[in-house]
Amino acid sequence: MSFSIGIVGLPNAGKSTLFKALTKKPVDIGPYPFTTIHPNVGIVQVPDERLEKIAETIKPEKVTPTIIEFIDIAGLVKGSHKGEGLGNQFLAQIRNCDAILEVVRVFEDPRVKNTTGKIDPASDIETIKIELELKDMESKEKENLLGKKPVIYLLNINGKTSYQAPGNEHLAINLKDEAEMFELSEAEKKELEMKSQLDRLILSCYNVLDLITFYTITGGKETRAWTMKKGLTAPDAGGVVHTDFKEKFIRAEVVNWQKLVEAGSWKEARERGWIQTVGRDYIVKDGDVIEFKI
Ligand SMILES: Nc1nc2c(ncn2[C@@H]2O[C@H](COP(=O)(O)OP(=O)(O)O)[C@@H](O)[C@H]2O)c(=O)[nH]1
Ligand SMILES: [Mg+2]
Repeated sequence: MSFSIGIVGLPNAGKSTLFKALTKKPVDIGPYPFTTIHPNVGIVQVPDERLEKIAETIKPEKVTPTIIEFIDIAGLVKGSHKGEGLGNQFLAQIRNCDAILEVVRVFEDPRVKNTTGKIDPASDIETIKIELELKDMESKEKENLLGKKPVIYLLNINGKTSYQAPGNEHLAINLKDEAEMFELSEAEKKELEMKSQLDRLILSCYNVLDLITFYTITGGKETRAWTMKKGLTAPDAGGVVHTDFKEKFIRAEVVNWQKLVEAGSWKEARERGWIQTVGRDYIVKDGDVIEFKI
């Protein structure tokens, strides 16, 4: 199971450029041999320093990060809620996403057509907001409303901007640079003083979903990060790892990741009394390292 982010925005805002840049990042994750699972659905690994530290301690054969899915949702324009363009179909795709990443055009470039006639981020944001709200008004189900989904604003800039996007989560990134950085070596990027912002963006998306990360080490074989919603129990976490584990859960052993790193090994953590045995009602905390007993 993974969480998904729908990339929306007006035409020529830079959505597909972003999608391509994100999915060019290499992934090497067992169950996901390809970054692009459909032409417009891609998988990205979540950067995680804690996972790296745990892996340095445990020295497993394999390290597996957790992932997040991005969907390049094309075709949102004024009137989409009425089915204008391909909009209606795409609004249905947004409904299945856990959060919305809205790309807003701030960059000026006479070669790239601007369908609204002028660069006006505030007005573009309003247009998308209205489309989502109008679509919600038609909807009979009042859960899963589009307008209630968390939104991250990505201002696609090619210079500085004084524009402040609404909400808490917003970033200003030059997507053209991001796309070009993949062609450059580390040395060239350093020389040009270019640094990718994509990791920051992925983390913002992850944070806005109100998730926690827990870890498994499977006796030293594979150190792996997993994702679930905050406030769930140890058997729920078991279910994330393996469908069977939820039913068959008996108990689990848990230690905070930092304690494990400090102890230097699972055995030493146990000797220091830092490993806790928990039952079915234990609420999993962000950063827990868990060994399931089934
Ligand atoms: N100058 C400039 N062009 C960009 C930037 N981002 C995207 N583009 C160009 O704008 C055009 C439309 O981008 P695209 O990602 O396909 O937009 P979409 O319609 O939102 O998917 C392409 O030709 C991109 O190369 C940017 O930051 N600066
Ligand atoms: Mg596109």
